[in-house]
Amino acid sequence: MRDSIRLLGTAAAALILLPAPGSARAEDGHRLWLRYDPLPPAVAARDRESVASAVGYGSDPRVQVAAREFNRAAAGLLHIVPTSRIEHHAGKVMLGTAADLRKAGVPALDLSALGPEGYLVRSVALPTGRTIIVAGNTGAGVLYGTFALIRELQLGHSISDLNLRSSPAYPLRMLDHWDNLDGTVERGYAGKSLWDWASLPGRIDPRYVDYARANASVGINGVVLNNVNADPKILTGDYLKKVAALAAVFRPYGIRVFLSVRFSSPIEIGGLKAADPLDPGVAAWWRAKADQIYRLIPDFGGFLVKANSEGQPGPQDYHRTHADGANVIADALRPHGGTVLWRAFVYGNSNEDRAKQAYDEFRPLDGKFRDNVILQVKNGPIDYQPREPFHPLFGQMPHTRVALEAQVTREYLGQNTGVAYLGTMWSEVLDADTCSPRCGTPVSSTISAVAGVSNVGSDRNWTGTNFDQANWYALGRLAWNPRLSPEEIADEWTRLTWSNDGRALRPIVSMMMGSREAAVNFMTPLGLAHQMATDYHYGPAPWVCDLKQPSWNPCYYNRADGHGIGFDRTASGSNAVAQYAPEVARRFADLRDVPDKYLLWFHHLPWTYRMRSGQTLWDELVMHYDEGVTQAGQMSRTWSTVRPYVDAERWAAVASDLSREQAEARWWRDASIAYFRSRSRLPLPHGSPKPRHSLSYYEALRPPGLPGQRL
Ligand code: BDP
Repeated sequence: MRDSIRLLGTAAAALILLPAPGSARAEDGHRLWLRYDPLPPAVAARDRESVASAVGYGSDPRVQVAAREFNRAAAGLLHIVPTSRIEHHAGKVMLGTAADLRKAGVPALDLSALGPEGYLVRSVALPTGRTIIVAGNTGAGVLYGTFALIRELQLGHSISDLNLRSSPAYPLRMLDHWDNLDGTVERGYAGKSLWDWASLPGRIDPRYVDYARANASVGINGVVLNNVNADPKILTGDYLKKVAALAAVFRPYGIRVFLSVRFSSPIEIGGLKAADPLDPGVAAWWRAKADQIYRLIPDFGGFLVKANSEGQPGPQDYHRTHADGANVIADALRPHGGTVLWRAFVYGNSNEDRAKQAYDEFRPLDGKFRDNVILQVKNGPIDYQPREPFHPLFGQMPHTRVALEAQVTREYLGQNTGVAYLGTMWSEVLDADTCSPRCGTPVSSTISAVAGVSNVGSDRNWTGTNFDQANWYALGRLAWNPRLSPEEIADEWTRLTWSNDGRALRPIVSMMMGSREAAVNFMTPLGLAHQMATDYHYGPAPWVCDLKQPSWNPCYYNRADGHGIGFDRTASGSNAVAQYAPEVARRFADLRDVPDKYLLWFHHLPWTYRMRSGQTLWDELVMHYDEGVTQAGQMSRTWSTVRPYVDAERWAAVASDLSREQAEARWWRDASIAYFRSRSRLPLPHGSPKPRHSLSYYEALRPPGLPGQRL
């Protein structure tokens, strides 16, 4: 919102307004990447020649929303406020579906290759003058094209001769909220849930609209509103009315609503005795429930289900398979066009290596799921660790649609402290070669949807830290186009969010690009995983070994003893490598080929093992921890160089995030080395400082008020 504006004059096409000098605006990050602050005067003057105001043709609400958004952006970026007189002048941006634009006099456009959500943004010569058109086969395409055009303006690109064409790689690009009905958010570090269930459906918080704008601007078209550990109440009539109200807000932004459901809902809210998927009464209950939902929400997306996982009920309670469970719900949704997203995150039902369990359960079910079921698979086989190899189910379910589930909220990556840009991590997975059915088949081409576990909450800046906005942004951009490089996305986001000035841009992007590797280095280098404190997953605890579920213990993963460290997943160990395609399995199993970054994920090796670098494994491990601490310090120093180019309020917030990360990096490094040294009994490499405290100090350390702790 503009605080104050000063009318300067009137142009033929528009009124030109500039912010009053000194007008203050709280820079609290609330505007995300949709800031729309004035471009430099020369750039704005240039762009005003080409675009002044948008007109949406046709009655599709998405087109109308797009026109409004464009005019809002133009007002800010180009110092323009449109008047109705714009209608017949050059500088008009015409938005609409091909059919509606045709009626408005635009020559026929061939949009056949664009699909339902793709867009074309092009400068065309019309009798009235040169005009930019934004076209799609549907209102959704027009909406995405409009955001693409706005982005071009924000980036300062020339728009005099535009020809942009793009279609999303996947039809479903989802944000999954783990929001509970009581307003808390599981693994949420950005305040409370955005959804104010108590005041819905009557009151529509304006933030719902801004949230939808942000999602639409990066192409997210599906939102799961509630936690996968679902409360059955979400399917009761009262809650469904609230859900319908949110769906109505999101609809004009091209977003469909989904719900997480508890498999035993037919018992808990339906009064049935069992939830056996093969029981006709249960099938009828799901059908009736689906019918009820679609009466309220005709474009309802479907259900996300976590079943027989971490204590959640599921079909196995009735000796049925995951396919039986998914199919009974899918059959209920099918007549309405709904989808079941069935999660593959299962473990604990056998004594097998946890990394193998999901594949073992789901691989035999390939081809047994209905075609409106999507199997939702986490990026790696354990649980959103700072680094994991890709999940072996990718590429190995040729007859099943598969979604990639990434975690945007940083449960295992520092939560709401520090900076960890995850675009690099997700690209690493998307680009990983599954060699299934043949080499040259990246994960990105084996999937049909991308879902990100949301990091959005009620905090003013939406995501807890300013830089976590980049992860929301990157998730959407990669789900639209997995071929975008993480650097390109970081560059784009930084320009939109912080500054187009190279003196800010270059250091920020380089800081982002190294930030996840820094976290890997100081938390879990060389393929270690899950070394975090019990339950709240913040801070180091490599010594923990007494939890009843074996795979909750950090010692399960590090297997550090007097001899060495790491998890043998080759044929001499759990043989998890064999779940990958043979070429991949060979590479991971062979010490000459396995990338260092996955070394201890797949191998248990002596402390004195000689690494490629010529150093011992012990020395190199310590070196990685040291490197992580150095990188964290470097990020703080980099940030201090951008101070003159960004606003003071957000600069200070990030500076404090980074100084906390620096301290946490040292804590991680010292505690981890103190523990591993108690196993290796080797001296620290030359020049590497001793941990500041003893191992027992770190073991006893329970700092209160850590981000993820339940107080
Ligand atoms: C784990 C989280 C837990 C989630 C679970 C899941 O610790 O809170 O419920 O994932 O994905 O990482 O279901």
